[in-house]
Amino acid sequence: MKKKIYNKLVKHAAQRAGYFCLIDPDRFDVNTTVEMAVSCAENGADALLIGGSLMIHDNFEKSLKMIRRAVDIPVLIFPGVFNFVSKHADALLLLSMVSSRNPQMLIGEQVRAAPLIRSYNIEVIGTGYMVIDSGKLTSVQYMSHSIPIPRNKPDIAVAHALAAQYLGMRLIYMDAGSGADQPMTAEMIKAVRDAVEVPIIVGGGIRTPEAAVELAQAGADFIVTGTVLEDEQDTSLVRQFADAIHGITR
Ligand code: 1GP
Repeated sequence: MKKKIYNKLVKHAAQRAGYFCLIDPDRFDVNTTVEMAVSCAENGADALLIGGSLMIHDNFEKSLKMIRRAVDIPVLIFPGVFNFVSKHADALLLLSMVSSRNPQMLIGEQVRAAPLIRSYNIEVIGTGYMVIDSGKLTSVQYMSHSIPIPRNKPDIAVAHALAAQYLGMRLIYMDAGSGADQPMTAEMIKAVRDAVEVPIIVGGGIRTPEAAVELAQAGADFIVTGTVLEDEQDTSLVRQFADAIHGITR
C-alpha cells in the first residue's frame, strides 16, 4: 500500500501543527473552486481536503483534476458522508464514522468504494471519523443518521479514538461538523491527544486563528477550516490561519 502522503503528514505533525483548507466543490463553479484552492496553497495551507456532504452539481471530478494540476500541495479526498472515489487526488481519507452506529457509515460505504480504490491505485488512509456535538444539528449528523459524541464527554471521545487506533486506523478526524456554531473543546482534544499516538485532525466551527491556536495547543495535529473561508472569501485570512497554526511547534 502507498504511504507517501501519510508519511509526510506524520513527519509534519512531529514538527509543528498543520493547516488544511476544506473546499466543497459543490458550493461554487469549477473556476472559483480552483481559484480558492490556488489561493489556499499560495497562502500557507499544508494540504487541501476536497469534499462535502451532498453532491448537487457534477463538479467533483472536474474540480479535483484541475485543482491537482494547479497546486503543489497534497490534494486529499474527504468523502464526507458518501464516498467519492477519484484517481485525481494524492490520497483519499477512507473515513469510518466510528462515532456512528449506522453500519452503512461504519463499513457499508467503504465496501462500496474499495474495488474502485484498488483499481485507481490511489493512496488510501484509513481514518477514524468522530462527530462531536456542537449544540445544533449539522449536515453530517442528519445525513448519516448518527448521534454525535456529547461535547462535554471527553472520556467517550477517548474510548472511540482508542478503538479506532486499535482497529488499525492511521488518523483520527474529530469533527464538530461543517458550519458548527462552536468548535469542540480544547479539553476533549487534550484527552484524546493523551490517549492515542496517531495524528489527529480537528475541524468544525473554527472561525478565527485564535480558536485554531487554542485547539492546536491542546494537541490537534491538523486544523481544518471550510465555512469561514467560503463566507469571508479573504485570502489574507488563509495566511493568518496558516501563520498562527504553524507557530505551534512540537
Ligand atoms: C467539516 O471539519 C470541517 O467537516 C470544517 O468545518 O466548515 O465549520 O470549517 P467548517
